[in-house]
Amino acid sequence: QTNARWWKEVCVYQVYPRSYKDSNGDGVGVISSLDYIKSLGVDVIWMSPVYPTPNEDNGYDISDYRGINPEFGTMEDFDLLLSEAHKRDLKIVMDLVVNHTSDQHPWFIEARKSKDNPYRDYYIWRDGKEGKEPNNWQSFFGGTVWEKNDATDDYYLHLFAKGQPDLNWENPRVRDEVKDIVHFWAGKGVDGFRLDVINCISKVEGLPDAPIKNPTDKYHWAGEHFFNGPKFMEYMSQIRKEAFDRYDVFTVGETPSVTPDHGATFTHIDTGVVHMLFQFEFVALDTDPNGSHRFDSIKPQLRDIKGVTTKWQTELGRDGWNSLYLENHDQPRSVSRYGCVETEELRVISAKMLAAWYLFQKGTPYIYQGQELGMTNCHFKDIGECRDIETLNYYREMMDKGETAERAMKGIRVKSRDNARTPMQWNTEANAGFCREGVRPWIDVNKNFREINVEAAVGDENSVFHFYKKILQLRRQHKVVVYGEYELLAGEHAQAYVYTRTAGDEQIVVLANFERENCSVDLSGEKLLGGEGELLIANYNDVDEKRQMTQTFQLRAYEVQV
Ligand code: TEU
Repeated sequence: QTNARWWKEVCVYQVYPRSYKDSNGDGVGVISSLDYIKSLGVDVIWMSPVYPTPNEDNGYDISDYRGINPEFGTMEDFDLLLSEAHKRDLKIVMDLVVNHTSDQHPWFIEARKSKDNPYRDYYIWRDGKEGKEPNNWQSFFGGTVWEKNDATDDYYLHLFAKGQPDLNWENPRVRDEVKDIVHFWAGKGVDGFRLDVINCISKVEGLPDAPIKNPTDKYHWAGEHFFNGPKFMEYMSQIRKEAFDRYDVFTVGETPSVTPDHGATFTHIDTGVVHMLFQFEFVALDTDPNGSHRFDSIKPQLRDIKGVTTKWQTELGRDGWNSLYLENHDQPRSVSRYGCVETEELRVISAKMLAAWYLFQKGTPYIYQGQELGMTNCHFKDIGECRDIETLNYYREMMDKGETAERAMKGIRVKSRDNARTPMQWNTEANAGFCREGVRPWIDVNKNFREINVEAAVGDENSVFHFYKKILQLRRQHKVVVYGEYELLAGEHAQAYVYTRTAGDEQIVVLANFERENCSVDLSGEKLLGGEGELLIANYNDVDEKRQMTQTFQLRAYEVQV
């Protein structure tokens, strides 16, 4: 075993507090669900932001880093949650959003008042150019990254919404504030941090114009000028040394636009800055390269899935570490995206295949709320059902371009972040048990809640839930799942994904059919330890318990055998 660490051996469950369990203001939403979360067999709960916020981006716009959103409860409720979680041997990870604040944060309210305000340099300001924005950068959510501030007659930078002004990390006082926030929460006893878009904190000197890809666009994507910027490692090493390293906390960076090279550097066990990161190469595989927006999508090709996954599984080497995820609050539901929801039977089978396929890989796994039920995308009929700022902006832009509503909704149904944000489905009662009858949730429940919900899944031993639970038990029993080396087999196979995890004389073989059609996989010529294999888990019930490994396997629709 190389570089053993506790945070490599755990499994994380992500809660999106706005959509998990309505608390009616009494703060017991997540607390009352702890036993359920524990029963799944996870070790850590990461909560998306729970701080006070004007909710322009559902809490990713923070107006007070040391408070609790009154919609969810009070600081006393939080303390209770933390102690109740710890009693059950569950760890709590906070979302740390420090690339930007809310425009309602007291720092920004001060900063925008005048050019000599003491908080002015907490943010990034530039003069306009001939009455226009300082440069041509496009925001993540569409439109310009610049917003005019009348009091100072200049512009502030916001890579995301205009209510999310970017902090100026060049300013050492900003870095000190971040360390203080870490000390505040780690001092309370939280167990880790998920660092929101952390590789955007260091912008290229001078903020040069973005390259022009499509001349008819008004603003242009400037990723190369702010992702993985020149001072990123320096700033983060300082935060690591002076804050994180003083506690036994784990850190995961959310880092769009990174390659395995970045991954190896950022997560290096000695010289890195986070323990692991979320890469975006995998979730980008269904983006249409000829499209004009990330909502334009194609069917991801198994060849690419193999290429990207294998690259990340192998290139972080001995000293780096992966995190494994198929879903989060920004991504559509994985069973709709990579599996099949055409029949109820195939939904269950393919959700299980995806679970086994990713949970036996090398890295710390993350499960997003409802993923363990095989929750699906929501078939939004009308933009009125959507809430997400990115989705609403996209729709408006499409209308401005003269596109039809149907064309816009097509992209939204497949890719909108709202797909993952509909309420957790607990039971068959009103609002799926998320909130009491008569209360309209902030976003409607997916209509399929009568079939897909916690109560049904827990009561059915063949459910997706029990399959996840069993895999998490297997991860605990077999250290090879955590520390074994990964190798891709049958790389050229058009529809089966086959890989091994090996440590000494222990080997796990995962065979997964990514298509509805049957297929066969011949393992006789493959590099295997050989001998008789024992079935660990499968998503069909009639699979042989013992098999000679070096032979041909038959796989049915979305079948997985481990
Ligand atoms: O996401 C950043 C991010 O790069 C994306 O997943 C983004 O949501 C998507 O590409 C939209 O273009 C993080 C948070 O996870 C997300 O919810 C926030 O909206 C965003 O940062 C800003 O804080």
